[in-house]
Amino acid sequence: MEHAGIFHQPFSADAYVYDKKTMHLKLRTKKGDIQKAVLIWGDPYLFKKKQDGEYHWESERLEMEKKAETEAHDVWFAEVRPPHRRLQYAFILTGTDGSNIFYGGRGFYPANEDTLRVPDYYFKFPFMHEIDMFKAPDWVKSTIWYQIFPERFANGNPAISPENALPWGSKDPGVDDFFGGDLEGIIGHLDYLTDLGINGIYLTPIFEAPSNHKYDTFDYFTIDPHFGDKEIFRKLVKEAHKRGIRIMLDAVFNHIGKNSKQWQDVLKNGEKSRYKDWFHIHSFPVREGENGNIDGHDTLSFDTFAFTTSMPKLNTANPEVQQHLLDIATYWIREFDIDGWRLDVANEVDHAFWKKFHQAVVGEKPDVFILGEIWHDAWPWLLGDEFHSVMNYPFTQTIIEYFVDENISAEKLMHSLNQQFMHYMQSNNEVLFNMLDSHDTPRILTKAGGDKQKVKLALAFTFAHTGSPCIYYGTEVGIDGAGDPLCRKCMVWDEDKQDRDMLAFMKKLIRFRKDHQQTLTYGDLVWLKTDNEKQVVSFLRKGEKCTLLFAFNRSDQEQAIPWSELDVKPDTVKDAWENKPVSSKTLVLPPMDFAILEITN
Ligand code: ARE
Repeated sequence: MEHAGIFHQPFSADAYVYDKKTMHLKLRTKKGDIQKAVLIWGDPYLFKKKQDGEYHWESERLEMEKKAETEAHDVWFAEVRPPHRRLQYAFILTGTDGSNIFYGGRGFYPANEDTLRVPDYYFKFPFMHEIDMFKAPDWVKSTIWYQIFPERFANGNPAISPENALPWGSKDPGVDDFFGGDLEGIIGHLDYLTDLGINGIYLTPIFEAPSNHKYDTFDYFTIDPHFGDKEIFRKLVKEAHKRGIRIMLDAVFNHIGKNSKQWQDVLKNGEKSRYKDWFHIHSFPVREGENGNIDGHDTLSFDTFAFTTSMPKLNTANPEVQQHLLDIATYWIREFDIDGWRLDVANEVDHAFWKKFHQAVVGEKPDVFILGEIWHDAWPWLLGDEFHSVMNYPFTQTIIEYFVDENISAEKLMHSLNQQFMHYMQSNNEVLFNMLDSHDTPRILTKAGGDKQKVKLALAFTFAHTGSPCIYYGTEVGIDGAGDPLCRKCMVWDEDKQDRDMLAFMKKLIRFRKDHQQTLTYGDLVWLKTDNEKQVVSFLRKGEKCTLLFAFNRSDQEQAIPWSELDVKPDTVKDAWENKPVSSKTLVLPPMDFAILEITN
């Protein structure tokens, strides 16, 4: 047995309070090195008198489940419900070589009675406090999001369009183009969205700003006049809520726009500006230059988003700045009843501020949703006192690598997703924001080289997993586009130009997700077959009331998988997607297609 691969970290994604009575415990071991892992656990204060007249610590043993395999590790899992919410625990491991070892808070010891009797050798989870527990709003788990870039969704009121607005969809968008999308355009298409089946809208910024993307905020308390005004926005929220659709806004708190009064005051008054400590300024007078170069130097006299000197970075450690931003965050909740905030460049703002932000917005609306834009491992922000979720770009990238770029194997797909799922708490995974593309990436149809079938496989795979799926506007009608700004084309409303087949597919997929919400949110993920040769991946989602079998064939050949290889009896399955009869011998997967079956328990 190789101790080197064995690792467990209390108070992490390895040991956490899942619900107020339940602890989840995970242990990593070197892949293939351990044949059995037994959890030994109990209340650190519970001792009982035994025949020898001595008081012995009262413990229980539970064989752990091998939950997942990654490239390097096996991950073992157990859940326990300590009656008095106190827990000490350790692991008794049996190697494939037959050896045994005790692994606890002080490391490795012989797995014998002497070791078991030493409380200090154990891991401790002293008390399960509900208030410390990660809690995301329940409604998020049954939300299917739709991301809208307001300037490009629909023009509901040409009278407020920018003077230089171009005819709708008349050209591929340039960095500085305007087409006149606005909030009334969104209101006018809420029935379309209801018919599509989505129940959450994420709006990229809508506050007053000079650009078409509005990430260069001029005033956080004003709706951009080319988008509408506060009464229109109030109506949008109200009409959306009437239809059971939640509204999430985009908070750009890492930086502000250069036209803002605060930054203009710094440019005018320099070191005498009352706002000089609202920013990260290294030298006065602040000087701007192309791409951050100042008079040929490569250093900025002030910090910005990237090297974008039109986006000076806010000093969110400054109490005045904190108060201003918290006032903004709570204002739009209190006055307009929004349901969530998506946090722009969230990973570059300090944790101290996000902790205050969390307290403020949850205090304003207990079931508000906080979504961070973080493109990488976001564990430090997902402990429960900052964000509820993040835009799950690692998930996106893995799915694109397998289904679109086809540059990883079926096994690598499984290992990569297991790595991601095991890295977070199950409570995080259930509310991750799973999208295939966004306003910052090339559109999935373009990534797929126009191959719709690849897009359908990638979408179905996304919807098959835990976490809330998000559709980037227009994906459902076949809009394509390369990277920013080409991924922000005007929405296509002319039905003759829409991909009606894709629209029907998306509606069916959304319906399927809603009809199986419990299983797809909470169901255990059990991988069945990852066949690199056949390019087939299949897995179960085992819910309390229903077990679904998903099988994806990425190859351009029909694949027939014997039921025995899937450990399934043909007379226990029915087609849950096409409602076709099921062959008695094999599961037949057409080329570049997938199957969804329900296993009748
Ligand atoms: C402009 C140009 C872009 C250029 C960008 C570089 O249009 O072609 O790439 O400048 O700075 C907004 C506008 C953009 C505009 C940008 C700057 O929407 O059109 O881009 O302002 O003027 C990283 C950050 C991530 C950030 C992206 C853009 O981590 O937070 O870069 N995304 C948010 C918003 C954007 C917004 C801003 C930030 C600024 O979602 O829409 O841009 O408020 C890898 C890295 C990521 C990196 C990602 C994309 O995956 O891991 O960290 O994201 O690439 O570059």
